Amino acid sequence: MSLEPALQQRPANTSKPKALVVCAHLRPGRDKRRSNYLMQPISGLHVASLVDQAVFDVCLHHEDWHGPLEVADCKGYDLVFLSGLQVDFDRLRQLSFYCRRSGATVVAGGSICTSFPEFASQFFDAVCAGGVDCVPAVVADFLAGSLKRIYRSPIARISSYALDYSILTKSRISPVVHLMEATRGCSFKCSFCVIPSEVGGHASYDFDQLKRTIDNAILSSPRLSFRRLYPIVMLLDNNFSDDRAHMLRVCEYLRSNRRVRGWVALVTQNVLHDRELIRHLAASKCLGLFVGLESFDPDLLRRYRKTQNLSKRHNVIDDIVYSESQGITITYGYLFDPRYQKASDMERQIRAIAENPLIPMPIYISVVAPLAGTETFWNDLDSGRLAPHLRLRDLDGETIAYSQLADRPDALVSFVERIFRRPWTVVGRTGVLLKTVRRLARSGTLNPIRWYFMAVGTLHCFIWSRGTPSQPRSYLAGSDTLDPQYFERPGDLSERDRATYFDPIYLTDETGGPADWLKPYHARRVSITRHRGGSNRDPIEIAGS
Ligand code: B12
Ligand code: SF4
Repeated sequence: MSLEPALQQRPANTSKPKALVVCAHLRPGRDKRRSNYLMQPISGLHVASLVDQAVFDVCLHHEDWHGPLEVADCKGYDLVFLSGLQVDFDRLRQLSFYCRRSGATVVAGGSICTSFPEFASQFFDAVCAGGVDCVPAVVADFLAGSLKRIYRSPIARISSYALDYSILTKSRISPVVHLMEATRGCSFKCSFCVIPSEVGGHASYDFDQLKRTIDNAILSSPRLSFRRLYPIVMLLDNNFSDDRAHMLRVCEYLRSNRRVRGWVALVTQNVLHDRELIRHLAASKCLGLFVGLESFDPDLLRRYRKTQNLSKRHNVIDDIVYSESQGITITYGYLFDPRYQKASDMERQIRAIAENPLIPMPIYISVVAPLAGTETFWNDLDSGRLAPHLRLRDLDGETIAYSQLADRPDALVSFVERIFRRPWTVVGRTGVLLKTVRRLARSGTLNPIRWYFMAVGTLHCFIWSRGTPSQPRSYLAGSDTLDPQYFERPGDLSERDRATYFDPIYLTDETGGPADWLKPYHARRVSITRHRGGSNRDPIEIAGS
């Protein structure tokens, strides 16, 4: 499907073509705010770095940082690249409409394009399934006038390319830390996660290239910025600890680089058991670890095949306390599963965490989102557990996406609304503040930066909810509020373009079965599973057996 021909107009020819890279973002509050939150995506930076700046003028726009890209600002570009998570996919389509209508060629990538490229290709001129590494081929084909519909590039096959962090500076995106990856992917197979199906393994960036990336990030940051004066590297890897030898090599480099003042990284929980390793990381300037803890409920961990968290020999609370005694702040996300947990179970769990003086509060809390293409997603679809009229927009980690629930929907909605928007009505602020002070004292450090990380990590859920006021929401899939951007449509929009670019994408129909577009993918999945002799057994059944 394409835009109505009458609406397409090419921009006036300029000497240097203009490229725009957008990291699309829809906010949990369904509003059009912006933030200067440090966890910015870096897919846009990677894509922009791969576009030859000798040939193109390149701009980078982060909708989270700059605010939603306004219609008027979609004009004047020749080539537009779009990136976003599953929950943002509708936003990619809206932006595609405005940019194509202004005459730009639009190329999209990210999670949905990787798992469902044929479906995604109806909304854009080209779709990239996999890693950013295909961007040079896309650009060359664009210049030669021979753009293909789909480009494929396995994420775990990393090509050699240099990142240009001056693009962040030029685009006035200024997170307090230096965001980068030392590796891609992960070898674990947690059933709720997109990484096993989208990456399917783990791969490291070339070590010398990574050293140049760190230098480039620091030297291209604004002279008086915090990240120039006190450079902290945040490794956004899916699993920095996957390849131990590479991790230790990177740590050693970060320790020895006199410019780098500290670093933080995303690792799996089993890393915390290794006391010697923790001491080593602490001595290598590690300020914090974001740990894939997910839950203290072993049933939930078993259901999602989070085997690395199920060691009987170790106690994770002791491990957290030990790491923090070495000055490493531990942060983690916490998952609730409304299929199996009642609102009272969820409340009990979060209160138990708040009342435990030894552990921090989770930095992120979410209800499980059945991300399309994950093992859990297919199993829930097969078992009729997904909510009818489930939309991609509902995959935000706050919306209840299932039809078979452990509790009354109104009880779950009431808890979810309180924990996301008014967490202080579930856990008291004073108690959390007091235990934070005790943890700071136990950390044995006087470094205010370490104190800052520790305090912000644990108080994040309160800060986040204050900064994320919300339009009224139902928190239920299919009926939850849509963002204003869905309704910002031109008066002359045709029915066909409305359906293609502005109506939300549904994953399920009115019975909870697959939406029409999903049926061929579902059939393919069923045949692959049969071919493997049913080896992909639902972890829920395994947990119950
Ligand atoms: C930063 C981050 C965030 C930030 C910014 C998100 C954003 N707008 O991108 C914040 C904090 C807002 C966030 C929120 C959430 N996040 Co998040 N987040 C990340 C994190 C840590 C880094 C993302 C990143 O920059 N990676 C590095 C870049 C280079 O890789 P990438 O984005 O994976 O892209 C690869 C390909 O997809 C492809 N690609 C991507 N875009 C494009 C574009 C083009 C043109 C091309 C060619 C290629 C391409 O190239 C890359 C590989 O080379 C990842 C984990 C990780 N390490 O990836 C999780 C991750 C992306 N988040 C995830 C989740 C589940 C969420 C939440 C739903 C959490 C929740 N349950 O509440 C929310 C939803 C937010 C919302 N809108 O409501 C999942 C996957 C989600 C998905 N695919 O939809 C991840 C993978 C974590 C995990 N393992 O589960 N997140
Ligand atoms: S360890 Fe983390 S990145 Fe790896 S599969 Fe599990 S959730 Fe995904």
